[in-house]
Amino acid sequence: MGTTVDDTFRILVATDNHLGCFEKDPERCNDSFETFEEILVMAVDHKVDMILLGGDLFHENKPSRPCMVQCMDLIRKYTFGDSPVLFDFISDPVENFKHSKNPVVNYLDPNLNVAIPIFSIHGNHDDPSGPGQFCALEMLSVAGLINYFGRTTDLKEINISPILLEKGRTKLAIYGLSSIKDERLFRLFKSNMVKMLRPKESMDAWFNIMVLHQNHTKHGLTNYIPESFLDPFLDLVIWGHEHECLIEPRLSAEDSFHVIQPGSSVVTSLCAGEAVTKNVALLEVNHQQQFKVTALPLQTVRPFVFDDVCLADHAMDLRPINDKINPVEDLIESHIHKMIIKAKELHTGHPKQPTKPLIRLRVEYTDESQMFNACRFGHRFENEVANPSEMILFRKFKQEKKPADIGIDGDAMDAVFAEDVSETRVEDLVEQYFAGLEDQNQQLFLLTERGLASAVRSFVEKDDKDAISEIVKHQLEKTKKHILSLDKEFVEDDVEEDVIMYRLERMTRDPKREEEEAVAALNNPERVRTRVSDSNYEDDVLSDFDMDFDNGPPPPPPSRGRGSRGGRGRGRARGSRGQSNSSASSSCASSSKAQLSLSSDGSPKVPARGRGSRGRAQPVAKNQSTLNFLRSSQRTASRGPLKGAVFDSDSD
Ligand SMILES: [Mn+2]
Repeated sequence: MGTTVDDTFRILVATDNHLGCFEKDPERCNDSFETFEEILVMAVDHKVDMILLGGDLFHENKPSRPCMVQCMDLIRKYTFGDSPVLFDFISDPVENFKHSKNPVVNYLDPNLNVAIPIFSIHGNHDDPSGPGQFCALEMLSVAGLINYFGRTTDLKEINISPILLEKGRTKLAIYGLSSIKDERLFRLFKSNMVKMLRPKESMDAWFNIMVLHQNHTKHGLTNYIPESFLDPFLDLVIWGHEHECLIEPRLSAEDSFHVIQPGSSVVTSLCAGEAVTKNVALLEVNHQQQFKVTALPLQTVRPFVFDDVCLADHAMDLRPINDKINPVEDLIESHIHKMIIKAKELHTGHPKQPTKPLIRLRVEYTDESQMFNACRFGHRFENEVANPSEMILFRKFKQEKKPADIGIDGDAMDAVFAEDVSETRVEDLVEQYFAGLEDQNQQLFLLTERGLASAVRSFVEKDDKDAISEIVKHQLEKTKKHILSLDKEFVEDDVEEDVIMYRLERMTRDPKREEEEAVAALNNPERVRTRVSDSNYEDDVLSDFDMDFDNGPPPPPPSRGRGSRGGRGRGRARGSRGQSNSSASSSCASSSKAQLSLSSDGSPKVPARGRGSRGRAQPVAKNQSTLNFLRSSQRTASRGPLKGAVFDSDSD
C-alpha cells in the first residue's frame, strides 16, 4: 500500500473519564482513577502520538483536592518523558488556545518535557464557571499537563479553528467544540452561526476530525445535536457526553462521515447503556486519508450487570403472606444471586479491576403490596455487591397507552422545524404544527390556534410563564358562558358537540377577533399588575438568554456586556417577529467565504524564550503566516469522496 508506518498518526481516543466520580464511596472511590491510569498505560504501550479526550475528564465542576492531585500525578507520570513527539503542530496556538493564559502547545514549551501530548475539550461536568470563568482543565493546561482547546468565547457565532498537525505526509485537522447547552447550540446551528474554518492550502488533503460533547440521542425537540447539522466535509466525528460505548465507526445519518462514541470509562449511572463493555479507541490515520479504529476493551472497569424483571410475567402468587414473608423478595433474591454469578464472567484478570460488582435490577410491579424496603434488602448482599442499597429499582408496570391520546406529535413538530425557522413568527409555527397533525384526536378542542398562538408568543417573548394557563382559563370561561347561554337541556355528548361547534364558529366568523380577544385577556390590567411590568419587557427577554450563560460557557467580553442591549442577539430563532434584525449578530461576517488569516504578523505569537532546548529533537512550528482559512458550512462545503475506514472496513 506504500504507507510507511512513520506517516501514520496513532491517537488514543477516550471521553468521559469522570475522575472523582463516587469519591465519597469507600467501595468505588478509586474506580475512575484506576481506569484512567489504565488508559494512560495503554497510550504508552501502544506508542501513540497523542491522546485525544472528548470532555468530562472530571466528574465535578470543582474537583476535590485529592482528585486534582491524583489526576495531575497520573498525567505527569505517563505523558512526560524523553520519547520524541513525531508530529508538527502547524496551526496558530494563539488561535487554538485563545482563552488560555499560555497559548502554546505543551510539547513545544521549552520548559516542559512532554512525550505524549493530551488534547482535550471540556464537557458539561467540567465546564467553565465561577469568577474568571475558569474550568478545571484550565488548571491542567496552565501547568502544562494538557492542551485544552475547543472553548467557545462568543456565544452568538461560533467559528471553529482547527488544530492542524502533520506527521510526514499525513495531515490532520482536529475541530474541537467544547460543551455548550444543547438548546443554544441547536439554535446556532439552525441559524447557520456555527462555522468551521478550513485551511485554504491543500484543503482536500486534510483528514478532518471533530470532537464534541453534546447530547447525541434525541431527548427533546432541540436539546440534542443531530448528526446532519455537522459539516459534511468531516471524516470522523468523536462524540463525547453519551456514556454508552459505541466504539465501532458508524456512518452518519446522511453518509457524510463516520462517528464513534467511546462512552464513559467508568460506570457513572446504573442504566442499561453503561452495562456494556467499555472501550477506548486506538485511532490510526494514514497519509491517504484512511483511518482505522481499533477498540481497546478496558480491563479495570468494575463488573456491572443490569437486568429487568416484570412481576406480571410470574405466574406464582406474589401476594405477601405477612409482614415478614414477601414472596417477591424471595424471587428477587434468587434473581440477584444469578446476576452476581453473571458478574463473575466479567472479571478480566487485571490485578486492578475491582471485583465486587455493580448490580441493578429493575422490578416492574403491578401492585404496591409487592414492594419492599430495597435498602434493608440490600444488607444481605453487603459483602458481595458494590452498591447493595441501590440494587433494586421499582417501577410501576404500565399498560401500553395509545401514544396518540396525549402529548406532542413528534413528526408534526419535526416538520415544523425542518425548515429554517429563525425568521418565522412563533404563532405561525403553532398553526403549522396543528395543520400538520395527522391524528385528529390531537387537534385542539377548546382553544383555537389563534388564541393559543397569542399565548405562546406571550410566553416566549414576554417570558409570561402563565400565559398558556391564562388563555385556557379565558377560553374555558368564554365557552362555559356560551354553553349556558344556549339555555337547553344537556346530555353529556351534546355538550361536547356544542363545544366543538362553538370553537368552529369562533374560528370562521372572524379569526382576527379571536386573536384580539386572546391578547386582551393576556393584557388584562389585573394580570399585568401581578406580573413583571411591561417596561422590563426587553430585559426579560435578555435575561432569559443570560440563563444559558450562568451554567454554560463564559459571558461575552465587556464590549458586549450584560448591560448593553443593542449588541445582543435577540434570539431570532425564538420567533422575535423578524422585524428588526439589524441589532442581531452585527459581528457576523457578511460573506460565508470571508477569509481568516491565522496570524497577522507572520510569526508565532508565543513569546520566544531564548532558552536552548535540551538537545531533544523538538519539532518546530512552521511559518504560520502561510496558512489561510476558508470558512465553511454545511451549505457551502465542497466535499470529496467519503474517506473510509482503512485496512479492513467492516470487521473493526
Ligand atoms: Mn459525561
